[in-house]
Amino acid sequence: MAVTRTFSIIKPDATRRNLTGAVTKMLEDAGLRVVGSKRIKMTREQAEGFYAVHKERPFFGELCDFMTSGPVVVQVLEGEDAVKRNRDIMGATNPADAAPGTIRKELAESIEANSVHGSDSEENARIEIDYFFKPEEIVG
Ligand code: YYY
Ligand code: MG
Repeated sequence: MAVTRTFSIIKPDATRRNLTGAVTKMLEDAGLRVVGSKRIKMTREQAEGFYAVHKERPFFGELCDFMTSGPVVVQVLEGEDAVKRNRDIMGATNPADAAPGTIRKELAESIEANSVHGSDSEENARIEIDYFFKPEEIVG
């Protein structure tokens, strides 16, 4: 399996509880390398554009409220089969369903405040990385 990249967000519930390092350590321990990282406050437009695929879902408004409620850390992660590796260490969307040892099981507060985002395909990883990063902000 080739070395690939994925896109991650450490969400406002995790930055609020000072868990940026704890989340990053779990990503690193899972074999992922942070090759791009910045702490930002997402604008409403950025959040709505990022989650546009969910715009008809009932949780869309609250999701965008939550994602703009505090700082986030957007990251580019690199590793063998990075998209799947990241989804595996993140755990299920609802922390109640997530496996022990995953970020969401160990750290998340709720299905909304679930601590991390991770791309769900290599194509979406490329789109999401381009949405937040300039090429020169990624150093492999
Ligand atoms: O990819 P992942 O984050 O695991 O879940 P998605 O189905 O893409 O949903 C994106 C995001 O929306 C999820 O992380 C929390 C939120 N959400 C929610 O608040 N309530 C739901 N019933 C489903 C998703
Ligand atoms: Mg998703």
